[in-house]
Amino acid sequence: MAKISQIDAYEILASGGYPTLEVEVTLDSGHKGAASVPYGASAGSHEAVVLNDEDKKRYDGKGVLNAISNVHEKIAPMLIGMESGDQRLIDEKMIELDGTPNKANLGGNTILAVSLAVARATASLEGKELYQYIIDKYKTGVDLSKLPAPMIVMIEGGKHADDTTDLQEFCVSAIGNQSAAEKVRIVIEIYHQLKKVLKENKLSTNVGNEGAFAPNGIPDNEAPFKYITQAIEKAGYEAGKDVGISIDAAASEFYEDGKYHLKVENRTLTADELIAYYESWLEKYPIVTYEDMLHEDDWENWVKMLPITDKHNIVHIGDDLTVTNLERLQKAIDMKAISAILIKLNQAGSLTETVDTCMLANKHGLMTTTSHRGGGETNDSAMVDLAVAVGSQFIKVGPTRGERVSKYNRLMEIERNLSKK
Ligand code: 2PG
Ligand code: MG
Repeated sequence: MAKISQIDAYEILASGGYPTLEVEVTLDSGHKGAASVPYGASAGSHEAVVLNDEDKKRYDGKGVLNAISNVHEKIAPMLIGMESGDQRLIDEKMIELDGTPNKANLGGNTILAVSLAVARATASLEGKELYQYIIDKYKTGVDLSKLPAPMIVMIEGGKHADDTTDLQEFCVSAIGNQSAAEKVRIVIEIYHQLKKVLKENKLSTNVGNEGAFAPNGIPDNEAPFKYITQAIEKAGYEAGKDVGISIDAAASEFYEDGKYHLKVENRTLTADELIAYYESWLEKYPIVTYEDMLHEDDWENWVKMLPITDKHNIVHIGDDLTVTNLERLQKAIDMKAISAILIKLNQAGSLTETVDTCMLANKHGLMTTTSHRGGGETNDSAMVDLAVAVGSQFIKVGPTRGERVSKYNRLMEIERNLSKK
């Protein structure tokens, strides 16, 4: 056991080119732990607040100096001297100090960075990997023989890229019994073939926020299925047997006045028409998961859509709908709105709340997918340790760029470490 003796916070740059904060926690034993946090591009409106400075003269208002002074002036004086192993109590204290339902006061980014840095410092003190620390601390009871499968973004549009699909992400994952490293290889091979397919179709191979292709001038929202299934074949795999396709529509971004506006197709659909469009894809393509296919508060249509995804044996993941929030997850369970939940540490804003949400999902047999963020990511790979610790079925991450591959590299590192045991 050791006490927190020092907490430092400072700005670092995230992949989106704006600052985020990194926090380093030191214990009186000399052990240290650091963590940095990402931010979203198509963030749900019910997420924990990312506290930015709003000082237009610095980083266009996106600096995090206020968050940093919150750490130094408010959080550190409260936490210094506390047992670092009291993770739940530490997180609760910060939530209480914040005093708002969405961490608007101290910032979800602020609280999460401290929360994770405390976890890392304590894991170091206990000589544990972060995932093992989370397993032990929260008694997650996970089966480590099955690691999360990478769900790799292949094509991105929506708020993550200009002049391309309305839907935000088209992903591929290997669905066999391969190791995590083999699953990474299979999907990345498909990514390289996809580049060729896009070129053959005279489409650009520019990439979006997450390093996935963002082809300009794509004809409609269905075209990516065709390119991706061709790429799967070219790479020597069988769509539906070896690999499956996952979609994140991020539909809140194309919803206005009760309708869904598909700009690239130049048409506006009602929820019923949109659901019928989605169902037609389930009949044609090897889709394994859907995510946020409807607006974040369009509960009634989520409820209408679940029997359809159930019928086709795929899961409908809530992301902006549920925002890694215990109450919203409970509501989604009670209303039968989803069959799986996306997990993002910074939507919740603390390690404890994130794990609690995962445990509630597990208790109700809902699959979890732990995800990166599309606005700005850092090289921090805590999301992978979390995914392993709570038994997520997938981790969703972009295919290329340092801050994305750091997640796959961490997953493969965990796999290697476990195989030595
Ligand atoms: C999502 C994420 C990650 P963002 O919607 O699932 O891909 O995007 O971080 O922009 O919300
Ligand atoms: Mg999403």
